[in-house]
Order: sequence, then C-alpha cells, then structure tokens
Amino acid sequence: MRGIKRLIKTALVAAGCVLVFLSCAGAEEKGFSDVKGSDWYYDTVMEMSDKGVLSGYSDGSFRPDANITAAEYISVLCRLKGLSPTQAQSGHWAAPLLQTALDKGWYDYDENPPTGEKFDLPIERQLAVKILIKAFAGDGLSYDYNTESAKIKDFDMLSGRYYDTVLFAYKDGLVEGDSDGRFRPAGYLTRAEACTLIKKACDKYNSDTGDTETAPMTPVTPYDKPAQTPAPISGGISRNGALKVIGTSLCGEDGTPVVLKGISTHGLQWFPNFTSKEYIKAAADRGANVIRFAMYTEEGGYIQSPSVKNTLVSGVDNALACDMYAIIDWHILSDGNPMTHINEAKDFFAEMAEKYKDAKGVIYEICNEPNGSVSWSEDIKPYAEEIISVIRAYDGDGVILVGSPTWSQDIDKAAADRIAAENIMYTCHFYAGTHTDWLRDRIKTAVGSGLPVFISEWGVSDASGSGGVFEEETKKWLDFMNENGLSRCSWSYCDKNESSALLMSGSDPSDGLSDSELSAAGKIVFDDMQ
Ligand code: DCB
Repeated sequence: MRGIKRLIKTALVAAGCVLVFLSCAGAEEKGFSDVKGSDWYYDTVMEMSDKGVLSGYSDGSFRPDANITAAEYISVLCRLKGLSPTQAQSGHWAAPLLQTALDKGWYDYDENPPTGEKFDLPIERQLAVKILIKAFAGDGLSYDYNTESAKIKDFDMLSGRYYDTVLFAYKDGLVEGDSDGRFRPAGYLTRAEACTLIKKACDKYNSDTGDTETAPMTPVTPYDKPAQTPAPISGGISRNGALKVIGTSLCGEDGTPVVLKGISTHGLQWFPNFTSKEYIKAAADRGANVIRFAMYTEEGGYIQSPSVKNTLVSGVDNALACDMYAIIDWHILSDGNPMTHINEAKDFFAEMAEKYKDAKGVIYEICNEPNGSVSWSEDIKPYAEEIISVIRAYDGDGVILVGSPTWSQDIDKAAADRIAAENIMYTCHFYAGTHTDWLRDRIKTAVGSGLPVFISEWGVSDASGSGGVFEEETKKWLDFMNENGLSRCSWSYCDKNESSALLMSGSDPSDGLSDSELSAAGKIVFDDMQ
C-alpha cells in the first residue's frame, strides 16, 4: 500500500493515520484511494507526491478535501526549502521544523506559537499565503496596491498584517479568488488547494527542491530629481513653545511655521525600554525634536494590559524633560474601527488631557490607523468629534491628530468632510516600499485644498514594517516632505529585527547612539535631522 514504506522510512509515527512528508523523492507506487483521474487536482497532487514533496496517509488515502493543518503545511514548505530542524519547545512531531520557520521570520509567534497549541488546527488562508511568500519570495515585495486590492471582493476582511504578502501573491498569480472573487482570508485551505498553491509557487519561482533564499524583489525606480536642501530642524519646546495650527501649517507659539522631525516608538508593550530618559535623549542628541509613543490598543496593548499607560506616561515625561514634543498615540491597528473602544479612549484621553493640559509639548493622536470596513463620515469623524470634546474639556488648545481609513491614507475623505475644530491636523502615513506617487499626489491635493497634514508615522520599508530598505522611494518622500514642510515621525525607534527599525538588534543607546548602532533605516532617518 502506498505510503507504508515511506512511513516506516521516515519514522514519523503517530497513532492512527499519519501524513508523511519526505525530503527526498522517488515515486514508487501510483495513486491514492481517494484521488481520481477526473479530479481537478489530480495532476498536481500526483506531481507533488512524485516529487516527494508530500505524501498521503498510511491507509493509502490523501484526503484532498480535509483542511490542511498548520503543522502539515509549514513542514512541507520547510522541507521544500531544505530547512533543518532546530531545538523546539514542544514534543510535537513538527515542532523542530516549525521552530526553524519561526526563527526565519516566516510567521510571528502569535500566529502559530512554538508551544504547539495551533499546530494541529487548520491554517488560515491568509497565514498560509504569507508563509508561502516569505518562503519563496522573501521581503521587499512590490505590487500596485490599487490594482491588486481591487481584485479581492472581500479585501476588507483581510487583516492588515497579511496585506503585503497576499497582494503580492495576487500580483504573481499564485492566488485567485473563489467564483465570487472572494479570498476568504480567515477561511481554511483543503489539502488539495494547499498542494496547488505550493505547486504554483514552485513553478513560478522555479525552485521545487531544497534551494536557498531567492533574491528579494526590490523595485528599482529611476529617480533623477536633484536632492533638495532639507528643511532646517526647528528646535524643541523651549524654542517654539505651545504649538498651534494656522492654515495648513503647524506653527510655534509666535506663529512661525515649524517642522517637527522625529521618531515613533514601536509598540510600548514590546519595547518599553525605549521610553527611558537615556534612550530618548540619545535620539534628541541626534536631532529629533518629537517622539511619538505608540500605545497599541490590541496585540497585548492597553485594552488587555492597561498598565502600558504607565510606560507611556513615563515616556512622555522623559521626552518633555529632553525638550522634545511628545505624541500620545492611541495605536489602533488590528481592530481597525476606533468606535470599538471609544469608551476606553474617552477615559484615557480625559486622563491624559487633564494631566498634560499645561504642558506645552504634548500632542494627542486619537486613532493611529483605522482600517478594514470603517468609514470616515460614519465612524472616524463621529469618534473624533467625541474624543476632541473630551480633550477640550481639559486642554483647550493642544494639537490633536486624526487618522483616516486605509491605515491613515484616505485623507481625501477627511478633506471632503472636515471636522469643525481648532488646532487639529490630519495624519497621513506612508511606507516607501508600498506607497508612491499616488499618495504624494493625494497629500498635495489635500494640502492644496486647505487640509493641515502631519505624517505621524512613516517607514523606509514596505507596509509590513519589513522589506527594503527602499532608498530611492524614501529619498523621493524625504524631498517631498521637506519641500512641503511636513512634520513627521519615523517608524520605529527600536531594535527589532526588521528593516524599518532604526537601530541594529541588541543596541543599547543609553550612553548615546553610536553610528554602528544605527541600522540602514536609522542612518537615513537621523541624517535627515542634521
Ligand atoms: C502600520 C502600523 C504599525 C506597523 C507598521 C508597519 O501598519 F501603524 O503598527 O508596525 O505600519 O506595518 C508593524 C511592526 C511589526 C509588527 C506589526 C504588528 O513594524 O513589527 O509585527 O506592526 O503589530 C500598517 C500600515 C500600512 C498598511 C498596513 C499596515 N498598509 N498594517 O498600507 O497596508 O497592516 O499593519
């Protein structure tokens, strides 16, 4: 019977029927009891099993219609890419290989913890595609956001963290929607579908054996515009005093336009040490005059762990002591509708506004990046109006920043339906590897129509926070921001192992930021502050 020999050979034994994965090929017997020549996946399943990429169960079946589990799917890809197992936390048969995949950054801890609790659950389609793309295409994915997202009927169901890999997979033709054009991001994959998906990637990237990394597909865009002289850094709180918004400009207390150039922390729940006075001073010494404190609401942030507020407060106090403006960022992200936690937000901003009403350096950012099925006029604007009135009850004139749909890119929607309040600005966020001319054009139009814009988060990477560094596109953006006097904070002041991080892993800037501690991103960002 098909599979029995292989089962013994590979010694992957468990009670009952076991899916067998092989690292070396050799088609011996043909056929699975439940895969017929007339099945749409017949050729693919046979080809993949002949190549030894995957095999069936010990009872001779392939179970094409069963959902593939995380362990099955990921270990197939690991073998295909020739990864070796590493020491694992769990005793699960797939744990050593999955540990390697985790270490390689194919997926994040929370998506499939090494403790194994999700190993035998069906893998979500969006995660499966992400892992496939990470395995075959690496980082630095290029695609056109508008073209690809338009192909997906249920795009608003796609979680933001899968955005770049899934859109890239659409661009490369690895994924097509179902007959209704839906991707069903949180749905599962059958084993036949997984087999087809993996085969498409093998064909596309021409690597069906255990080869190593493929070159990152970094877009090369010609850029011949001469470098602009950077706008001068405008000094800190002691020089500019309390900020106010005049027309489209952010201005100091005396009405002179100022440009804030600085940094955003990563999630405070993960990088609390970056709120220390020493770390903040290190950034100030490199020229930053603003720091944004990204207090995530989800992903282990404020809603689950309210004490992260204390981390934020100590960061804000330290920034003020370093003469830096401080942005209090209510960092919504995985739940893209600010209305979900409006009550918590009201309490939080009431407390912050009361505490900082007399501080000249505090800026409130009330919703980082709305996304998914959220409407400017129906959700964000009413949310903002409520929060602004809460803040204004204590702090009559502190600057307030407001986000917009599509991760704070839809400032055109805000421009068309503005909030009636003083001293507010609208945020626009960009990532150089993802957002290009079209977003600069949108900002230009919005500012031209009188909208005050603040870039409270931007990165040299793609929209996932990794990929790149996209130097050419970053340069275009820096020129653009300097020409237009836009204030900005770069994502992110941390040492996470991702290309948007400004510091090299393991950096300790408590005694100042040395050149060798700056990542490629950090060099670009801090150079712009000189
Ligand atoms: C924003 C978020 C920010 C996120 C960065 C990069 O999200 F405001 O929280 O940071 O941009 O994606 C990333 C970190 C990762 C972390 C991840 C989840 O760098 O280390 O694992 O957050 O906490 C954006 C911005 C734009 C778009 C999508 C996202 N976009 N997004 O245009 O599609 O999905 O997170």
